[in-house]
Amino acid sequence: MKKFFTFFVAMVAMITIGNAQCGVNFSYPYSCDFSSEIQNGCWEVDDVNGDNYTWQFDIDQSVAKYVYNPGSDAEDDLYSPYFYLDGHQTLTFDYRCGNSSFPETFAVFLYPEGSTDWSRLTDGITVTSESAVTQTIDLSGYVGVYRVDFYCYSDADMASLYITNFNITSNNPCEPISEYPYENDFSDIAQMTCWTTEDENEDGNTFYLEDNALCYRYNADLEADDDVYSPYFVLDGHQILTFDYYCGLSSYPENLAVFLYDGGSYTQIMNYTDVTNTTPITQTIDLSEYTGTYQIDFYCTSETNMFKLYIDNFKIESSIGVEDHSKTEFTLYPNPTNGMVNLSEVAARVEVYDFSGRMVMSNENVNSVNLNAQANGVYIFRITTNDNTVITKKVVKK
Ligand SMILES: [Ca+2]
Ligand SMILES: [Ca+2]
Ligand SMILES: [Ca+2]
Repeated sequence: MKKFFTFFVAMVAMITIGNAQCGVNFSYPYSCDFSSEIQNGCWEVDDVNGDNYTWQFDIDQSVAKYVYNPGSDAEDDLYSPYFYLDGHQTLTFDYRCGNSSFPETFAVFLYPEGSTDWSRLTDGITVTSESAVTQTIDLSGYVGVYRVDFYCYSDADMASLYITNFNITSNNPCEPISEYPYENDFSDIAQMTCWTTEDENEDGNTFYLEDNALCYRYNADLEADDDVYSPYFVLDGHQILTFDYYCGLSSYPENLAVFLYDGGSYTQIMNYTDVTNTTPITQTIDLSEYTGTYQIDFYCTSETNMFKLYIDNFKIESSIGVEDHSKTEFTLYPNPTNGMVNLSEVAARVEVYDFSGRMVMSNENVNSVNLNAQANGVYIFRITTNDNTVITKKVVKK
């Protein structure tokens, strides 16, 4: 049942070839030298003239190649996976022919997703070199989701055309973010600028966007070993991280750890070893003990042949501490408490999180919160005041 369901979803929403999950790539640099089925898995070919001679992937030679038809001209497209281009990308690739006496001909185009409104990236290129020629194409004029098309139109009875070392790099400086709130609800691929993925086990499966969320989809043969990294954030001791997490099927538990990464070392801030909730749980993590520049790293280690792990509604807010609150000082009392906690003024919203970060209560327009039903321990109060300031306070119930 699970496989049928997956297959059905894949047919309508995503392209799934072998184990590879072909979402829109937003992580750079991207490299493909056609040396494995995993690398080739999200490329497509189109035998436009229907002569059964078309582009092939040659893993041994690490190339995509078109080999001549003695009877008719080539008319064949080789399509890359889709990429989100943010105006900072550069494409490079190598081309050569199999025999300089038999020149090949191709041109490179860029196709927007869901449209045939292509752009021409090169004039026709006549290939007479048997050693690799590197071509560089500036893609900075393009913003949106595109794929690259190598269109071969060599004359009949030539030899072979080879393409390899396809790379897309980004020169987006990705300056650390210091303006808050920062929010990403993963509803638009454009929100993924400066987010990166890391497919550590190189199985072609890693985080991509699906169902307006970040998703890791299982590999039937290999466990997950995959990261998605946020942009860098400047943390000044006042930040709060929130995100939602859930899985696709409760009978297939997923594993997720969350780290802060400063470019050199990792600090684990959360770890879930059995995510079985299929409706989102909101996690809030107080980052007030961190100052410096950090990425948030979501690291999935789900076991082989699970289903899907989702992350959504990523937000980093800056809580203005009580000492910075320009108006009346907002206080909670008594603290510690044995149950009732009074607020010094009515708050627009109060969310209470337990020590593991799970929200246990939320109330609107209140001037007190009753913790009687909660266990003794440390709670985080996330208070939105009537002037929309967010304050976090620790409250101890004894
Ligand atoms: Ca053909
Ligand atoms: Ca979303
Ligand atoms: Ca992987």
